[in-house]
Amino acid sequence: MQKLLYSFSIVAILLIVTSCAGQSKQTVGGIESAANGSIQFRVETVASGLEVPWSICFAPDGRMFFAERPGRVRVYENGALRPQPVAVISDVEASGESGLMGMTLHPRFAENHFIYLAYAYDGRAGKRVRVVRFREANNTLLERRTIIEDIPAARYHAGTRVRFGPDGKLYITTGDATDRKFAQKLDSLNGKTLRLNDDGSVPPDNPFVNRADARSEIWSYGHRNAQGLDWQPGTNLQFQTEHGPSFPLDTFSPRGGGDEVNIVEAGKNYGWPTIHHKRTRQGLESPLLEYTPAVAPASGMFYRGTNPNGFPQFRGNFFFGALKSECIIRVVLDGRRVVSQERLLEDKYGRIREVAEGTDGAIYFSTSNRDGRGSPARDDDRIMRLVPVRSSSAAGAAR
Ligand SMILES: [Ca+2]
Repeated sequence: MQKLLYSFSIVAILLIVTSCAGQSKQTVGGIESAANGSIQFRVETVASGLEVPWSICFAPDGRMFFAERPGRVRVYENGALRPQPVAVISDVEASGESGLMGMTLHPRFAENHFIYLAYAYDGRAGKRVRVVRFREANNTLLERRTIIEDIPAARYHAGTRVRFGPDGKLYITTGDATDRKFAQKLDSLNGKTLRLNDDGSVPPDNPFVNRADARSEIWSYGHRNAQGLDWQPGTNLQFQTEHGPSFPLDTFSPRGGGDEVNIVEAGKNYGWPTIHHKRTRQGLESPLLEYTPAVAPASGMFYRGTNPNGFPQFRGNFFFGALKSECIIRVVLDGRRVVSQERLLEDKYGRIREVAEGTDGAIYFSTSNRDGRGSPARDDDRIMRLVPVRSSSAAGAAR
């Protein structure tokens, strides 16, 4: 009997230990590597038990804000996840692929504490997307203000990534809302990149401001559903990732795929649905990179490497999470030229959505196994990070 009680308590202790493990930093798996083994890192779990973390942003003070698709904004600070959300956005409509999606901090967040959220809501004429701005104070969100709204949405292809460019303007990617003709229509906000001032007004130097038949917010068009957006350090070129016509029954593409990485410039037409995959046509932009079969690119970021404790070897590389191919794709670029690419963590953690550079130099990413298309592990969804491992000889040399 005593023996039985003893083994019972061991099992109980083990259960407690394993259930607590997700609460703190935890190394999962061994040493991983990139660039043919020359760059080594380990993978740590930062937060677990989450629900589709769609966007991750770092404040200059080191706090990590993230948005969960059902409508929660949460914060991780001083090595711990705050149990109470910073905000619960009550009017988020979270069916299909949409919900609370994009989130970004104002470039002068340290002074004004402005945080921007993009989410789907129930409009009078169906599902819509809006972008709102809040002021953050002591981990709460105040002073809500609408930046743009009434962007038609749907269960699928609702976008929406938001981010400030090096010009201080707010860029917003919108999906075609499953009606592909919208993407080519300049009087529609769908299938576009939009460009706004930080208060939602339209900058007078937008490409279509002088055309009566076009929405003045439009920066670029002919997009299907772009969810990755960042600017290349040095050149300030805007890069986007975009989902291609992945469904096998799509009449355009029996093989699916056609996912894209684009360099996006003012006033240009990125082709959807007139061209797709690797096709070309005069006056339309073909992608820099194209993926068939589909990888489902869900994010995009350039690694800046400003923290010396990070990965100096990754400086200037473009990373994005791939939902369908369950990996992070790393692209090495020389300006507009693709030098090489590789897949990290393939088939290890399931669907990968957001990728972000931490103020600590680590590369953070989120799983998306609870989005209805994955096979969740017990502690999914998670935010994890790649932390550099320096060989002992390198460490010795550094001392
Ligand atoms: Ca395209």
